[in-house]
Amino acid sequence: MKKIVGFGLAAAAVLLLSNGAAQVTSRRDEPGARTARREDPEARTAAVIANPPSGWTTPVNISNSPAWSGLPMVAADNNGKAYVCWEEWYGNVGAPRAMAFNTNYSGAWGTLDENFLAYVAIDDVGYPVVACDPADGTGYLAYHDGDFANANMEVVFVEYTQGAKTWEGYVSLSPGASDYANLAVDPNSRVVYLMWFDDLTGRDIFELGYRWRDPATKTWSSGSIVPVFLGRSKYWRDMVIDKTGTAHLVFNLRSPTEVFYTKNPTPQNESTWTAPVSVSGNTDRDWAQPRIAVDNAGDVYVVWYANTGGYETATEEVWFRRTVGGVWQSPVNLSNSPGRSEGCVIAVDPESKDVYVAWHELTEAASWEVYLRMFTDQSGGGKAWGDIYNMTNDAAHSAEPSLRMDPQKGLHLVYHDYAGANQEIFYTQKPGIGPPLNIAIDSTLNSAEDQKTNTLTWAANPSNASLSITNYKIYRKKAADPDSAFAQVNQVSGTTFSYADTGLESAGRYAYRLASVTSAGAEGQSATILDKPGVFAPTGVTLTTAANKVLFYEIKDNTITFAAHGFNDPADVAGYSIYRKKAKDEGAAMELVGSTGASVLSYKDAQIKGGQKYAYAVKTKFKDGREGNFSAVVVEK
Ligand SMILES: [Ca+2]
Ligand SMILES: [Ca+2]
Ligand SMILES: [Ca+2]
Ligand SMILES: [Ca+2]
Repeated sequence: MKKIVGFGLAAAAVLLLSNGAAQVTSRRDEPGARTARREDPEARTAAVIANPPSGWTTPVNISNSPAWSGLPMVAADNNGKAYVCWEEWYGNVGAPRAMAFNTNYSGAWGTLDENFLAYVAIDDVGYPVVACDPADGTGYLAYHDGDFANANMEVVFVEYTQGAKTWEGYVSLSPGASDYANLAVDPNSRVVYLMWFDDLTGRDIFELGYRWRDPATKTWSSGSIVPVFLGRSKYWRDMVIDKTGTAHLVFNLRSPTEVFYTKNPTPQNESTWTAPVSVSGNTDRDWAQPRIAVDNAGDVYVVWYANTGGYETATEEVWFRRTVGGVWQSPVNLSNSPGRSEGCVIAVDPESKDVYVAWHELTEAASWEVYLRMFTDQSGGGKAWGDIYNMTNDAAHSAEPSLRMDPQKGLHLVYHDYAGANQEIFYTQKPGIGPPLNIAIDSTLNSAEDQKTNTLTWAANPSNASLSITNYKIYRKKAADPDSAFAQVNQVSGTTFSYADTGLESAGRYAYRLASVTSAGAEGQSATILDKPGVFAPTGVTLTTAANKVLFYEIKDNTITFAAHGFNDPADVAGYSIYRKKAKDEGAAMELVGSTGASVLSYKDAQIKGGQKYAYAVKTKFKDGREGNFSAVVVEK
């Protein structure tokens, strides 16, 4: 397979920056500026509710900038924090233009950070996308821009560590025009995948190129391509990585514009992409802009928009299609309205398989609004598509939604709307269920050292103040097992904040997740917490007594020797504590008399006055501060 990266730049001379301009319709072809299309023959069957559903927060202006703010996208992490990118236009084509980033990882929204484009002479530059690490506060931004040093269009990658920019650079670095980035993060391995269109051959044929970045070394792989429909341009891809590491990808071909799906269980091997499957049929559009989400079973959920009455001539509708057990179900027309319905995005609850789709709609009141439709549990049982909620409902142009669900089942929506005459980016969320906080595990062994007890403690999450948390569930797996091995071991009431997990293998290592559970049974699950190793007592304890004959046995030295327990990891051991008591006082407590370092396996209890006999026992001390059980007791003869 032809690699992208490593091509000599000799071919670049023929690929001028303006190559990218041929690919998309004009940037200023805003929804509101297009000619009206004829009415859909079908009447809408869902009602439109004038407000958001309950639980959504008041929208916040997170751009708050003098420039024209548009094309937002949101990502969300395991802690329910959001990472948003968008564009800042300081005028028309030719004027400065910045790719903006903001996050509320710290608990409050910061100020936008702007990455100004080098190349602003055409409109088809930028198109920022955002992603985030699952848990550590790192946000990722990518977009395409002119690289004047190489006279070529390249994809730029920017890393923000807890809100501060920590890396930026060109990542595509191919001789072909490289544009329209897509970011996807593996939720377990944390590998970042960056995909883009690349005109590898310089003939305006755009292949899907990609690289990935190792989270530990932060080095990028060499270039790969998705070898499907080679020689035909593939556009507007969207990719997600499921919890098993499988990549799921949608894109559209053109002429006719049709949405296809392919997946790859091992996306770091470009030869394992599956044969593409048509999802949409002919959309009768120039661009269908498919979006994809995936559940924990690996089933996929795709939305796109299509025309119903011929090529770019009829009413647009938002279409939805899913797989169940890997089998594609019939498409569903979610908008089904006389007005234009565009810009659809999707989020899925990976456990319950609830579906959330947002799009922008030209309403009968001649206003663009962001609509939300949900596929959720119905009172009579089963799931169904409900009514449509108008998330914006103002006289201004409200459009370009981006929607994500975080692992706590919080929903995050961004879109553009107006603050006076200024176009801004707004953020609203439906908070998820916060996991228990301050989770700690103490691990102890029984006296026979054949069973381990893990005592878990935690605290309520204040973000759940508006919810009724009725229970906490405890999930456990062997530490070395995959996450799919997590199983519930018990649950306690919502007012209990500790749990003792007993009878475990003494030398085993275990991993836990705790979940806050609402009265409705929904869960907010914590990250994985590892237990501690058991502290095993030293073995083979012996005692020798050396008397000082000169003093007629009046003074003696007792030397205790012992062996390290083979179940203790030497890296964990800080040393040993030596205890003694008078041999005749059977009921007395052992008292600490001394200690040794981890590599010293004997202790001399020196200069003991004669006549008194002692009993000794030794404990292992761990670097985390824990001391294990007493070893076998040795008694002076
Ligand atoms: Ca603005
Ligand atoms: Ca390039
Ligand atoms: Ca419609
Ligand atoms: Ca509006």
